[in-house]
Amino acid sequence: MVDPTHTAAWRALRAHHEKVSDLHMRALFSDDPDRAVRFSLTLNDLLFDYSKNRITDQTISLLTELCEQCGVRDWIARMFSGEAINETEGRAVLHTALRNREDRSVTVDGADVMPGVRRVLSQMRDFTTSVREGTWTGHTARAITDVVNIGIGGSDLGPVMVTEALRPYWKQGLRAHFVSNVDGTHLSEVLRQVQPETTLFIIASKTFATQETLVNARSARRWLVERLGSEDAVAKHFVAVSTNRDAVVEFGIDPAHMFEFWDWVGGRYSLWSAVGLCIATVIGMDHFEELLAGAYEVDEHFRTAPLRENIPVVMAALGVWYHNFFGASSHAVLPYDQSLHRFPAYLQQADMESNGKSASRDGAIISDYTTGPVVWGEPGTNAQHAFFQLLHQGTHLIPCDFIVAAQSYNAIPLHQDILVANCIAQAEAMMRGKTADEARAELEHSDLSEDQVTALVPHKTFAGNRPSSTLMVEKLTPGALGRLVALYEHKIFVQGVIWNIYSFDQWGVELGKQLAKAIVPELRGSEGEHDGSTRQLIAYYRRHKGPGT
Ligand code: G6Q
Repeated sequence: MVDPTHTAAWRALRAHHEKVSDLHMRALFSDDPDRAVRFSLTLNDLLFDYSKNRITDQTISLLTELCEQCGVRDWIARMFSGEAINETEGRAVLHTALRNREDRSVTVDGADVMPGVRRVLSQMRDFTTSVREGTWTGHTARAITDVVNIGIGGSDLGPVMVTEALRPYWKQGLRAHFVSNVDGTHLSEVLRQVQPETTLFIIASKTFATQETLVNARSARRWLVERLGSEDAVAKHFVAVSTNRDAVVEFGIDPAHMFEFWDWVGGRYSLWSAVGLCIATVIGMDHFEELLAGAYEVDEHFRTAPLRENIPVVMAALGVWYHNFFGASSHAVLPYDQSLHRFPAYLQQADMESNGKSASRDGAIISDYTTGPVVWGEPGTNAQHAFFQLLHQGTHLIPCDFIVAAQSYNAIPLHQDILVANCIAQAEAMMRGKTADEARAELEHSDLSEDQVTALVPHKTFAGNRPSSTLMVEKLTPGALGRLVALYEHKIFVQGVIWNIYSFDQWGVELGKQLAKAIVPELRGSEGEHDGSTRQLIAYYRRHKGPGT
């Protein structure tokens, strides 16, 4: 267990920060024509340009040292080897095994997990092929046209993000829908769009004990049985993805229609498992396997590349540099790609549920440094017309990731050029800013008086020196998406290692769940012990609740 602040590298980074924090990237670029090349890495078609960051060669050397001194190499090896590095849950962390495309065995407690992984992949292939070809039919012998994934958190966000991102690969006539929120509106809105005879529900729940998912699943089942007039319909319209066979059977789903995964797959890292069944159904198993292959490429890169050339390690190190040395408390992710509109939401869970921790690996409360930043974002160019003002001229330093593909699946003349130009321009503007002299020179061409110009200059000045990295791919293929997602997964892991926290548990979501279980009966009439505010809110709801709840 290494407290990062006790390492020599951390101390050296503090001293280094004092020296370089005032350097302006404009000057760094004009002094060094090779900067962009030296601070870029490539992997397949991906270009990771991190040159618009407030770094010098020495910064990267010291950050790499920090990774070494925090044991990043060792932790990477331990994760891939199947060691139980998710210590508070006593589990291995092996989403990488799900996309292991070679014959290498991966052992957990002495047993190779790969035969099980391949068996489920082949079960997924058989099933998705039969749905896509119309040989799997519903209760009334009609082919499936709509797949509804019912799950929440990790059993929803990854699948919905990938399914949306890969819309161009959807089979025509087959649509995917997602129900996650226990708010009855979510299920009702989806059910309004589908027909019971041609709808397949996938109940995705690792534990098969999640309140929201089970409540949605039971309501969906009632809806189906009422409309098709028979309990027998459930067998042809419900399948499950879970680690909990008994609970699946108890729900009434034939275990032959259950897709297994394992406790060494964390919920938010599970889209690569059978939790991706809805993705595979609409895009086809070949494309799903391309997604896995893209992630596998990154796994191999992450496992073998030297730390300084290791993209997830560099991404993580830059995050630590801004978060812990510049005090940046948030990180913006800005996909210039409408199909990635759920990517920031997916990443919020992946990152904040992993690294939003304040207990160190040895159980001490972390007080001398901060962990996980707030992750947020929206697709560009929309975001430019919303919150970019704050990114350019606000008082917070917010490092940004720009993500963009060179080619669009919907190439309408001019659109892609404008989209990409905006993406590149925003990163440039953040880096270079606009000096007061430049602002004044522009205003001097206007009809404004000298006093008016002077008054406006501070408002038209951009300090610049605002850091960003750009991830560019040729086209958002399944492989490119797999690479992108895996890069962020490993970045999160490396940051957790540096911050000396356990990234793969999520105890922080438990307390609210426990309390909600106690409050449900109280909303329906029983009494409980609470503080004055909680009592008042319960009383208000009981006075005003609507019929049928
Ligand atoms: C993710 C979390 C959490 C989980 C959901 C759903 O890492 O564990 O978001 O995915 O709570 O859990 P189930 O899949 O068990 O329903």
